Amino acid sequence: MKQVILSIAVIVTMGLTSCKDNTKQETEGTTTIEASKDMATTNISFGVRGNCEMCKTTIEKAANGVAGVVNANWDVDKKKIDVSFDDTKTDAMAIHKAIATSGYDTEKVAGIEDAYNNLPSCCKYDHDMMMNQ
Ligand SMILES: [Cu+2]
Repeated sequence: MKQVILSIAVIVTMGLTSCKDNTKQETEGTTTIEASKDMATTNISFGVRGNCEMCKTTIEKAANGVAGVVNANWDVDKKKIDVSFDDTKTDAMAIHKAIATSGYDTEKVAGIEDAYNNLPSCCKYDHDMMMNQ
């Protein structure tokens, strides 16, 4: 009789414990996902030369082509790009280089000349243009 009571007690205890564990895991899981989202996304903005909406498309496509970039928005008036990226997957310099490879000058990396020469004539921006205004 004692054994039966003991068994029931053990089963009940196990049941309660497993319920508790499940709740705890769910809470921890949610917290971890939110924390990693906040910590991994870095927002930067820097100057990029360009003329028009076509430049905007090319520049943003170049930035978005970098693995880890979440969002890129180039401002045609300010000659400036805002980029959000996962800093566990890429870094700011990789984004500068990708944009330069597409033919556009950034604050840190000059645009590749061959790519610049292949740009439509309306997009051949002035290399002395003020950026990040
Ligand atoms: Cu253009």
